[in-house]
Amino acid sequence: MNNRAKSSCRTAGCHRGFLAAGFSLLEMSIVLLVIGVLLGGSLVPLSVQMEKRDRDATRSQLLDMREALTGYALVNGRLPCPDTDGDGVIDISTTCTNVEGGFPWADLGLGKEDAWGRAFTYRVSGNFADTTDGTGCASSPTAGLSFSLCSVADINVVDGASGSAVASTIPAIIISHGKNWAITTSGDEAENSDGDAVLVERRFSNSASPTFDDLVVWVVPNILKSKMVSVGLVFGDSNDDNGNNGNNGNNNSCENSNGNSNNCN
Ligand SMILES: [Ca+2]
Ligand SMILES: [Ca+2]
Ligand SMILES: [Ca+2]
Repeated sequence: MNNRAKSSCRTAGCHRGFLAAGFSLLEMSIVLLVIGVLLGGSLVPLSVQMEKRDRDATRSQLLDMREALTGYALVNGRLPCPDTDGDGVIDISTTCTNVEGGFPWADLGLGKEDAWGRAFTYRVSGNFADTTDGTGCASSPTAGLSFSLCSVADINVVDGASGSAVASTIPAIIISHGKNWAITTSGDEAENSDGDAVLVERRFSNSASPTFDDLVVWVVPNILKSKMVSVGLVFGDSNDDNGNNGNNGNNNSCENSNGNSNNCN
């Protein structure tokens, strides 16, 4: 269109002709409505994607934290007690100040807060975290090791407040209470914040009753014990045929060259 044609289309009649030839006002309204619906629809998946991103990040944190628990046990011969005063430092005398509290993020070097900026809940079986050797086992324990092969933990995981067992006799468990934190209207979520040794892990649900968005990982007892044994940290809960106290005569980090015990706590 040349300049003369453009200037001639600045009249009202020309615009009416343009609309008649292209889009009517009704058609334009429909187009705008469709665009609005499409934009509105795309916002919901975006929020879902953001929550998934946060959940994935928190789940990754939890797995790292579980590894850190095992590492702590390998070094110290016991699992860490919880932090009960919010400073991230383990609170213990000879037993844990409380077997449930915050994750000891300062001592373990990670796990201060989840993707929603909130503290994790951490619970440990007391006989896996105290400074008494081989708690819960009648026979001679290995010096410096809080628990032995025969030690039995006391945390149980179920798939609902009135559900079935998922995992039993768990030494330690870590919970992120998720985006919604710990809502009291959900019996399953309430089970994860009532301070007892029964905790829930089940499928995520934002809508179905009861709502549940907690993320939970736990230390598997036989994996923990297997790792302790595999690096030579042995458990003197039984005597072998040679009279050795379960370590087959090998020294561990808590025994000196004469086989006498050092205090590894
Ligand atoms: Ca503390
Ligand atoms: Ca929650
Ligand atoms: Ca509970």
